[in-house]
Formats: sequence, C-alpha cells, structure tokens
Amino acid sequence: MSITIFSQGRNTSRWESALKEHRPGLEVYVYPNTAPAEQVEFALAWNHPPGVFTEFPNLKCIASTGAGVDHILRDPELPVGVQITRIVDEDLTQDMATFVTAQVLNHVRGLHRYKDAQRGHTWKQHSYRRTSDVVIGVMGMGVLGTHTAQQLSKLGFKVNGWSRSPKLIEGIGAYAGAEELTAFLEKANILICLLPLTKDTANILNKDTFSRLPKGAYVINVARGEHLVDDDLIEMLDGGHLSGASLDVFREEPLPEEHPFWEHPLIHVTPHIASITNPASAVSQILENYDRMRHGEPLLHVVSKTKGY
Ligand code: NDP
Ligand code: OXD
Repeated sequence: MSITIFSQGRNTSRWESALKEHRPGLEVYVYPNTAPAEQVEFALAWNHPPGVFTEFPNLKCIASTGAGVDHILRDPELPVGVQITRIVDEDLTQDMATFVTAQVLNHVRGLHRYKDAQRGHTWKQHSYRRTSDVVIGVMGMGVLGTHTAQQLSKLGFKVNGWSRSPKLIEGIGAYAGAEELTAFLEKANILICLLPLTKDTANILNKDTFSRLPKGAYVINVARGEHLVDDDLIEMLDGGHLSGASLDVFREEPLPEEHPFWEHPLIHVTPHIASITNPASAVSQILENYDRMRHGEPLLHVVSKTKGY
C-alpha cells in the first residue's frame, strides 16, 4: 500500500502529513525515493520530471494535486493506459472566486489609486462605476468559472460565460464555441480567463482577442501563463485600448527578474496564489481514488486525454 509524490517546485510536506494522518499505515514516498518500481501504482503529481513515469511498469493513476492537468499532459512519455485525475474541491473553488472578486472590485472601485494618494497625503475623490454598469466575461465555465461567475453576479455585475458547450445558468449569459466568441468579447468590460490550458486555448489572450473588447477593458488571467501572449498585452495596454491587467500565472514561474510585467504601471502581479489546493481538504478524494483504483472501480474527476482537461 503506497502513494508516491512527484513534485518539482512545490513543498510536499503538507500532502505527506495529510495522507499519513488520514490513512495510518499508508506508505508515502516522495520521488526519487520510491517503493520497488513494480509496486508503484498511484502517483500524486505536480510538475513531475518529464519521462519519469516510464520507470514504473504498473502505474495505474496519476493524480494532479491541482485543478489543472496541463503539467501532466505535456509529458510526451506519458504511459498510455494510465488514468489522470484532477482536484475538484470546495475550498479551491471558493478561494478562486474570492480572489477574482477581490481583483474585480479593486479595479472597479480604483482602490489602488488611494494607496498611491495616501503616500502623497492627497485627499481626492474619484468617481466610480456601480457593479450593475459593468459587464464581466468569464472564459471557461467549468467548476471554477461557474462559481466565480455566480458570485460576481450576486454582487450585481452583469456576467456572461463562454465555454465549449453552452451553460444554462440562471442570471448568467451563455456563449459557446468559436462562433460566439466575438459577441461575448464585445460586451466584456472585464475579461476573466479560467480556461484549462489545451492546444485550442493556448495563446487565446492575444491582440486579436483584446481588440474585440470594449475600449478600457480590464483583463484578469488566473488560468495559465501560456494563455497570454505577453507582448500583445503590453502593446494593448501601452496603446490605451486596455486599462489594466491582473496576472496570477506566467509562462515562466517564478516570473523572471527582468520580465517587463514587474515594472508595468498597469499590471498587477501575484505569484500564482489565486487558489492553492488545501491538502487537508483534498486528501479525502485522493484516498477515495486510491481505494477505487485498488478495487478496480471507476475513479472520480478523471480528465479526458483527448480534450486535454
Ligand atoms: P474545468 O475543466 O472544470 O472547466 C474548464 C472550462 O473551460 C469548461 O467550461 C470548458 O467547456 C471550457 N473550455 C475548455 N476548452 C475550451 C475551448 N476550446 N473553448 C471554450 N471553452 C473551453 O476546469 P476548472 O474550472 O476546474 O479549472 C480551470 C483552470 O483554472 C485549470 O485548468 C487551471 O489551469 C486554472 N487554475 C488556476 C489556479 C490558480 O491558482 N491560478 C488554481 C486552480 C486552477 P465545457 O464546459 O463546454 O467543457
Ligand atoms: C491548479 C493550480 O491547477 O494551482 O490547481 O494552478
């Protein structure tokens, strides 16, 4: 009985303790320390070393420690028969909605301006838009996008969602597919990206997309850095078409020291903290899948390798 953690760039100690606490007796390994290769059946992964899974002939499941699985699927040497699962968790979903809401409200109410004003002891009131005057477009109406859209709608924003298949959710406008993308973008004063990273969605936040947004639109990317064409964003901000951007994810993380996003006055950078899986909350679904795997039962939250999410 063992689970092996494969992770580069994230501390694994909270996962190790959560697994041991919830399943006393379970052997928990952190690669490169493993059980004998033929005994390794269940992997918990975040940014694993590419090709590493070929070392384990009986591997049955690779469980992402996050909601996204692009970090797993990008490995060209992924064993064919292995199932891939992801995290779907209430805490993760709620944390994403609160983070995005904070970014939206900070922008709409222009709160950052008062921090700057305070530094200069300047008392100056600025006008602001009411939530009902702002249209928000959410790209990706899955677990995270749907909850985020519903929370923003409760605050009075007009919210539209865009996905592959139309989502009929009370109070939320539904747009789907490439044919409805322009109509969706043309209305969005704030564009939020919550898409999975796939071959169809890579580079989707580009000059062409931005130019279809109303002038002065604001962009929030909390999905993946590869959704965004960095130079296109800077060009559209400097040219005045976009009013600002809040970015939590980047092509290279940590964001390199010399990257222009750090110094750009209209870009708000956060270090991939929009929503971080809480092992104490998510461990039960990992153990549930571990048991299901051992009993040959269907796993929860399995991703489609063809769709890429
Ligand atoms: P889901 O798989 O639940 O939802 C994905 C959504 O995107 C679905 O609505 C899907 O449409 C839509 N979609 C996929 N491809 C396309 C396409 N080509 N065109 C239009 N719509 C498309 O994902 P989650 O909501 O759980 O997570 C979304 C992403 O958020 C993750 O993949 C991850 O990258 C990111 N994330 C970032 C975090 C952070 O801290 N910054 C934390 C957690 C996640 P349909 O419903 O029709 O299938
Ligand atoms: C995730 C993430 O996919 O942390 O969960 O980005």
